[in-house]
Amino acid sequence: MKNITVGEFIVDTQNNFPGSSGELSKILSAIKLASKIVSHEINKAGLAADIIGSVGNENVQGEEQQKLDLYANDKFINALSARGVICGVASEENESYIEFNNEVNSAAKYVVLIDPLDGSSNIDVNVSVGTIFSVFKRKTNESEPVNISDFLQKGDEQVAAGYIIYGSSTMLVYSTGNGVNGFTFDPGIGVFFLSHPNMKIPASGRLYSVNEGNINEFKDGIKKYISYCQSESEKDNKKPYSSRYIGSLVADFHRNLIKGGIYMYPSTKSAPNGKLRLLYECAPLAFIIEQAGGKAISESGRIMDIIPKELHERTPIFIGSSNMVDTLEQLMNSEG
Ligand code: P6P
Repeated sequence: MKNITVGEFIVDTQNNFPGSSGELSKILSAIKLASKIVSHEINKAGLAADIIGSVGNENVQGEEQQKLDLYANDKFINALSARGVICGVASEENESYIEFNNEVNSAAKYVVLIDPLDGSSNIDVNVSVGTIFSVFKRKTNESEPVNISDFLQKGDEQVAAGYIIYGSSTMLVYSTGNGVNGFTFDPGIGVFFLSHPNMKIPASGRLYSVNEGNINEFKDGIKKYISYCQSESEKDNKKPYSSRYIGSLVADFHRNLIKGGIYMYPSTKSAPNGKLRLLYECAPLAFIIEQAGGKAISESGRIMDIIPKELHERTPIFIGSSNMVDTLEQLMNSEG
């Protein structure tokens, strides 16, 4: 296979987008650029003590902000605004959305939502982390100022979504609604190459990812599914599944996408809506998984059907191989 760069791929597939005048390609290129910068910084985190650790304050989520959280947030927002193709951005690190109201950006037709560095508390212990992004067409017309309705759109409305995983290698995985493609970064020449064309998640898998420390707080159907994973199951040649939970969503998701598996973050008493955020974590990954043949549900239906009410709202999520999600859903529904 000819070594296709992500830039060539974006140009080659731009024609899949009727009416696109290249703005979406510029958004993807901005994300590509920022991911290279963040990847470089993360990969030297162990050497540059001034960029690991927390900054001593909390983000809107009440979570301790890591220095690299803010660094990544800054790089992605600057790269996106510089291209003049988005009129606003919402980030896990910012309480409200940011409107780009200069002459060029204010007339742009897309908005981006982003979790600039998910799992960042893992950086100090050298565990893979990730960036997750979602792209919508604005609801307001180009002569109007951006408003919250441009961001509170259900997952089905996304025009593109993806993630970057900063792991043993840095990969960019995204979809614009025509399948999922993965690109691996070659730091020697600073280019992402197409390494995983047309990614599809196996319909079944043998890996389940959940924080079992919370199991006593899970709904009964979820407890039943976890014991199904741990027991000898007739349908799975009598071997229990394997538990794999890294504590870094993008890393768990990416492994399950390739090998087959299910990631679960259920509701608990202390987190009645779960922990993960709908708009810039669950919905973009749900877009990816459905494009790859998998499924993503909450405790009350399909993730991509949820109409958001707040920018930082959370949702329980069960995402991965379609047969595994179906089995879980049956057990959840049998609880009534
Ligand atoms: P817990 C990281 O903080 C994160 O948002 C995800 O990346 C990860 O899967 C999850 O939270 C881990 O949460 O409660 O199991 O530590």
